[in-house]
Amino acid sequence: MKRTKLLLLSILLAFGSQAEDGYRLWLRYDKIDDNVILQQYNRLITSINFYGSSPTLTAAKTELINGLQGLLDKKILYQSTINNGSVLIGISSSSFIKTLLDKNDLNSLGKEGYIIRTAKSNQKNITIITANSDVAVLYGVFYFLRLIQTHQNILQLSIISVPKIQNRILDHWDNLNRTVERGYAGISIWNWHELPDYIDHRYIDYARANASIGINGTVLTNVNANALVLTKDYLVKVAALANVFRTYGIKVYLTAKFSAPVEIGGLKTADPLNAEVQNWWKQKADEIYKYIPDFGGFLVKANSEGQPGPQTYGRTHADGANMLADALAPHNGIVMWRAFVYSNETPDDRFKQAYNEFKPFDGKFKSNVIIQVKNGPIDFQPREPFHPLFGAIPQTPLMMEFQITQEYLGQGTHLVYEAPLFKETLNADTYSNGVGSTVAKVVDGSMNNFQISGMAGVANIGNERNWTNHPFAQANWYAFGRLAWDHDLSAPQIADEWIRQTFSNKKLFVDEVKKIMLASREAVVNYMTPLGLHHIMGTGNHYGPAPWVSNAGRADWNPVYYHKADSAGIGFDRTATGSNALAQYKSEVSNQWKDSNTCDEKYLLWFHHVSWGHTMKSGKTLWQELCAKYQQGVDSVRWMQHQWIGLKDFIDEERFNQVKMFLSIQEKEAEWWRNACLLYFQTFSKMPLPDGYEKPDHTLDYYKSLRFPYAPGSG
Ligand code: GCW
Repeated sequence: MKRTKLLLLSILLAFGSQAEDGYRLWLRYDKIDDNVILQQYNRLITSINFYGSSPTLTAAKTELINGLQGLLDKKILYQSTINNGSVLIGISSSSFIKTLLDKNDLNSLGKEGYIIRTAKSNQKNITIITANSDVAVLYGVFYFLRLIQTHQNILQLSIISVPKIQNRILDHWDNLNRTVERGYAGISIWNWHELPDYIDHRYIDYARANASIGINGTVLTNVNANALVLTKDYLVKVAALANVFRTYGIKVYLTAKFSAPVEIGGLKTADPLNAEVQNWWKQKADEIYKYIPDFGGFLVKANSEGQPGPQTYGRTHADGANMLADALAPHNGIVMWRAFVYSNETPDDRFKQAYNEFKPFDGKFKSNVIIQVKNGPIDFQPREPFHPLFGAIPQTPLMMEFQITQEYLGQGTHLVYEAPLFKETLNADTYSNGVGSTVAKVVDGSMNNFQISGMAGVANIGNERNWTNHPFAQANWYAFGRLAWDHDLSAPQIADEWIRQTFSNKKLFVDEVKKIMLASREAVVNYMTPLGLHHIMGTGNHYGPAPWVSNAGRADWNPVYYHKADSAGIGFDRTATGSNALAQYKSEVSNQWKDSNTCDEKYLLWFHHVSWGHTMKSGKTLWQELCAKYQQGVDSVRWMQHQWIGLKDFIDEERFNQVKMFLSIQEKEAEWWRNACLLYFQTFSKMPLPDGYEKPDHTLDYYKSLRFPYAPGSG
């Protein structure tokens, strides 16, 4: 008897005390561990009153009930009478809710905004969560749950939240064979082989997670596109995913390979001015909408890095984008046309090429086209100045493309919180309409009164159990969604709420982890590419340092192209004496950067070739400063490690240990970056490492000899 009991107990423990694997992301809903706070919420929330029956409202109700039952550890009653502590959810047109709210407030919400308000009805204290559409009610429910998960006061709520940006989209660089280009979290979560019949529960949890932060679109496939996804066999699979996501307000988009009419349509050309080609795309669009009535549209990478495009046929980006726009317009679909173009044939500074390509076409795009621009002019580096296209083509809506996946930020194992990077770009002033013409205002459409607006993030999600491999990479997915909803949120604020939901509300823990996160972006800049260095990563896989590489297929794939180190100094002269890329910015901007003595040192080597002995603001020479920055980067990682180790008792062992081990990889790799880069640059500066610096533990030849043929993410 005793034995059976023991056995039962151990089975229960094995199954009941589930290891903490990070799968639940920030939607954990564990019982509140502070008894005082728990009792307060228990008094304030007694039951749910629910108006409506659509799948989306049902999902909202389920989420709220599951969330509250978990957090409050009690059964939440679903009732039709109003009590003290009732939470009312439903759309604003339901007759009862309508009577409780101001009409103007409701009008201000648009389709996606919501209200959460404390009110009185028949002397009862209630909370209302309402909106003009079902999915916005769901957004409100997630917000309400977030308030509780982060232990906020809900006594007198009066919240109105409306998204600033219309299309808030994840771009998956996922291939049909399930490899993920620049993916460091396993293989693609889209199991094309088993779709449409097998619906993995992950698809639902993916949709929940996205809806919880307001993401409303997903591009399922890689911009390096495969036309097969546009065939019927795949469209039924896409439709199955769309059916899951619809409930959560998420539209599906696909990448359109420009040569599809030839590859899968049997045509001889894909020339956008050819009537047969135009017709093929029209029919293709009609077919897609038969399967997916709310299909979002196409994302296109054209005439870039080997992708076909209109220029293949002597046509322009506008010709190409407008043809697809015409095909989608009858169905209200949009074209997101990427500005990430640079040509092999053009010997001009790669920095300048996107601007030069698109500037002449300002105002020439159809109204359902939006140009998707990377945050900076080169390619998702640890730090870039903002892309000169922002503010430069006022008659064309531009959407932001951020990279959430850490292609150039330590990939799968470095803790780098990206919100400070995102904010740095969004807050940058383009001066295109005078002071305060921030990139954020260009992107949200308010600067030039565009209806259409968007922000995309290249996803960092894979089939790893915890979705993103590094537990802290979840924060970057989270931060992207929150900023796409409201770019006025601050990086610390977003970190704060993410930490509380993901780990713990204990003040000391929250404060310490926030410090780590907020320091992490500057750390990676310092140990990889300080003072404005850029694109000196290993070629191909972009893993590790390789500033010496000079033999890649084309000039601008080589690190030496970007740093231009020689015996005189280091950096890319983009002033009037050099490529003059600075001329693409408004003078208020270029004036800040054009003089190497006054240029913000963060951007110094982006714009100037500076002598090794150049005096920096600190009084050090450039060489000494470079050494100091690399060392600072390493020191920051060591500090992050030290802080993290002190937090052991606050959280579960699994995630604690995983982060700890990743931090030691990060430390090793930061040292590797510092050593390899300084040894290499020293061959030009011919100056010694300043006293007191750690000496590299290998020779430059050793670092040069390292190879990583199977580094992940090559797609
Ligand atoms: O960042 C670079 C990547 C490529 C990517 C390309 C792009 C999808 O190294 O892997 O291709 O940019 O954004 O198109």
